[in-house]
Amino acid sequence: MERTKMKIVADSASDLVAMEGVDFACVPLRIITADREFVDTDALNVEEMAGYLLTYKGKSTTACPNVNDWLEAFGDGQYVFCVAITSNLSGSCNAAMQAKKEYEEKYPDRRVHVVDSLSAGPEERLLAEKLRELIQAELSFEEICNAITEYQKRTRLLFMLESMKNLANNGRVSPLVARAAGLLGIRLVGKASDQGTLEPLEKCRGEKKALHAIFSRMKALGYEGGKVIISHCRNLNAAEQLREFIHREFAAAKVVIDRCRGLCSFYAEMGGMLLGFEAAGR
Ligand code: X90
Repeated sequence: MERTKMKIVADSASDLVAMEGVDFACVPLRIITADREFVDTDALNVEEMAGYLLTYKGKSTTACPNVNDWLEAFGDGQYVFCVAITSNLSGSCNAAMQAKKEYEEKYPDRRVHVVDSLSAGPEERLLAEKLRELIQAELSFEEICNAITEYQKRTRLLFMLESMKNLANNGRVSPLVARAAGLLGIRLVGKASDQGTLEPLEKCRGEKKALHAIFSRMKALGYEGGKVIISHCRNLNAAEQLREFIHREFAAAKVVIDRCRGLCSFYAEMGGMLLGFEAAGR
């Protein structure tokens, strides 16, 4: 019997440009300034963009993929799993839902499942990587839908930000919250709320304190040595220190460090870090 064709499609807020061992496509978000537009594909030079944004003083914004972008990425996938950035901060997930509707109407024998990550970056990536595992285990479409819903109950996202200027300027956090992160030397530690919004937790003076805060928050949120993915925006040092904290207490923990792609770099800004992790399953 021919294996059913399954495909994973994630938006670029997942920081994923490619996935090995599975049919995969990424739909890019865009970063737009008065004189340039950056499409968040694997061809984007993220370093160059970050450098340009540092000196650029005008207005900047982002745009989510539209219905056609998602449809195109579905290709001819028979069973498609989408992972989208939180529907509470972006229209990406809505566009994916609309694309699902049109796709299933046009091809009655095909199915699409949209996962609203209620998060961004590395938590999206955790979800995509779990989907790959489930596909490789040759579960059915329905089984995978149920399993990913269960898995999502124990994935979490924490972040550390030095600036929330771009988040505030684009209406993704209140100016009041953003002001705290803008103070010199202050790192704001927060988490993705259950509603998929940014929830500030602590204002920390200096990075070292922020990293300690993150690690104790991880444990308070149920971390017991599961998989961790850290995405940083030009802050490898912080990511490596956090990995060290984790490994000191959980020697066998799988910790992946990677760079933010375009969308997350724009919002997390220089020095920012996001981490997705698995909490214990109980
Ligand atoms: O549709 C668009 O234009 C994209 C808007 C995205 C806005 C939010 C991006 C957040 C990126 C910042 C820190 C962690 C966020 C936690 C999410 C719940 C990363």
